[in-house]
Amino acid sequence: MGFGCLDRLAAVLLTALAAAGCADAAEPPHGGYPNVLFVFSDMQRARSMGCYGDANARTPHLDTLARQGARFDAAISNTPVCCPYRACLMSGQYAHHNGVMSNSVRFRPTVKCIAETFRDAGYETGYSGKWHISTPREVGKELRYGFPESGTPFGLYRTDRESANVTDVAIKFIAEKAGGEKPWLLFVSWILPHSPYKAPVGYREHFNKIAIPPNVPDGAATEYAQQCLPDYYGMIESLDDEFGRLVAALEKAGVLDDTIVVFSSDHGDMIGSHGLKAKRWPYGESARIPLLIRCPRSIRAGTVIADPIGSPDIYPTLVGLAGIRVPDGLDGADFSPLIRGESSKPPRDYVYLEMPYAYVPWPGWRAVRTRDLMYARTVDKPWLLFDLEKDPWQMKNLVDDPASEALVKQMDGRLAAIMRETGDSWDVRADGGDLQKWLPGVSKQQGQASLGADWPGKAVDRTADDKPKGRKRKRAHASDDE
Ligand SMILES: [Ca+2]
Repeated sequence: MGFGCLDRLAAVLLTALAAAGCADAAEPPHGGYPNVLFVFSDMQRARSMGCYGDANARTPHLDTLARQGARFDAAISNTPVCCPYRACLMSGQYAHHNGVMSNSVRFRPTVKCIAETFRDAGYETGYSGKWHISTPREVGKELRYGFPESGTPFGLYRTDRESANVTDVAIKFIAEKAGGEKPWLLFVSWILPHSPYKAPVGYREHFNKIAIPPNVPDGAATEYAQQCLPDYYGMIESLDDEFGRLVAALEKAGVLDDTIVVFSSDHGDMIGSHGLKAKRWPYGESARIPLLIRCPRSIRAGTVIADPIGSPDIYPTLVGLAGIRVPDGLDGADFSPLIRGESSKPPRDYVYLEMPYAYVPWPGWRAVRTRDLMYARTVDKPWLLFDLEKDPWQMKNLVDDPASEALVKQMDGRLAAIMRETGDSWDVRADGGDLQKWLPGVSKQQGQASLGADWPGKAVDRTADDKPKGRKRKRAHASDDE
C-alpha cells in the first residue's frame, strides 16, 4: 500500500472522527493526494553537490533535502542533452519512441504526458521556467501537454538567466494554491548552471580553490576546468539559495510535509573530464544527474538508492508516489515501491542510453548502465567499459583489456537485446531539428567536443555516401547546444 492509499485511508478516518468531534484538523489535505514540486536545473552533473560527496560544492539546502529524503546515486539522463531529456521526462518514453532524438526535433508522444495524468487525477498544474520542447518554431505555438500554456517562454532563454524570476513565479503559485481544494503539480526549470560559465555577482569568489577532478587530463583540459569550474560551482550555489526560497515558501504555506519535493537536472557537463566539453557523452559527468526526493509521509530520511534509474522512470515514479494509477504504454518503470522501502528489488536493473546524433559517427552511440558497469558502443565496435565500483572516475577503459573479453561480449549481447526489446535500432532516424549540425566533421563537432583527447568521431573520414539520405539539408534552428 502506497502513500496515497495509506494517507487517503487515514484522511477518511480522520474526517469521520473530526465530524464526530474526536479529532483536530491534522489530517492530510486533498484526501491524501500530495502536492508535487519538481525542480530541475540545466547541465548540472551529480558530482556537483555536497550530498554527492563533492567537497568543492556549497549546497546546504539541497544537502538537507538529501538528508531528509532519498538520494539516487545512479540517476541517468538516457539521452543526455536538453530536449531529449525533457521529452523523456514528460512522456515516460525513450527518445526513439517520443521522437525527440536531438534538440529542436518535434515531440510526438504516443502516451498521455505526466501533467495530463496528474490533471486528470484532479490536480492543478503549473510550470515556471525553461520549457524547450514543442516550441513555436517547431509546431507554430508552444504545446504544454497538460501544463497551462503560460510561464516563462523558451524565448527568454537567451537573455533571461535570472533564476530568481523563475523562482518568484513558483512562489506565487505555491502561495495562491495554499488552502485550495485541489492538490497541485508544479515544475520549476532553471537554466543555470548551463554555459556560458558566469556565476551571479558574488558567487565565483567562493570557489577560488577548486579541486580539479582526477579524470581531467593535464594541459588544455585542466586549464579549461580551472577557468570554468569556479563559475560553475558559483551558479550551483546560487541555485541552492533559490531552492532554499522554494522550501521556505512551502513552509510558509504550511504544505512542506504534504508535498513530494524533487530536485534533479536534465544532464551534466564534461568541463574537461576525459579531455571533453559539453554533454551528449555516456560518461558520468555528462549522463549522471542528481536526483533527490523528499516526502516524509512515505520516504524514510537518509534513504540511499544505488540502483540505476533513468529519465523515463521519473513520470511513473512520481505518479506512483502520489498514489495515482500509472498509465499503460510508458517505457519508464515505477520505482516508488523501492523508494518507500516496500520492495528491495528495482523494477528494472539497468538504464538504456541512446545518442543518435553527436560527436561519434552516424548513427551515434548506445549504452547500458547497470549498478556497477557502464558499457557503450558505436555502430562499428565496442567503445567503453568501466567497472564503476573499482573505477568511479571512469579512467580505465576495459574494452580492449584481454581479461575483460568475456565481459565485453556479455555486455554487448545485453545491449543488443535491449535495443531489440525497446524497438531501437542503428537505423532509427529523425527529421529536422539540429541533426545536421552533429554530422562528424561539421563545425559543431569541431567547436564543442574535444580539448585534445581522442574520441570516436575524430578520426572518421566521412564520404558523401556516408551522409544520411533522403533528407533536405537545411539550416538548423538552435544556435547553441542546450
Ligand atoms: Ca540542457
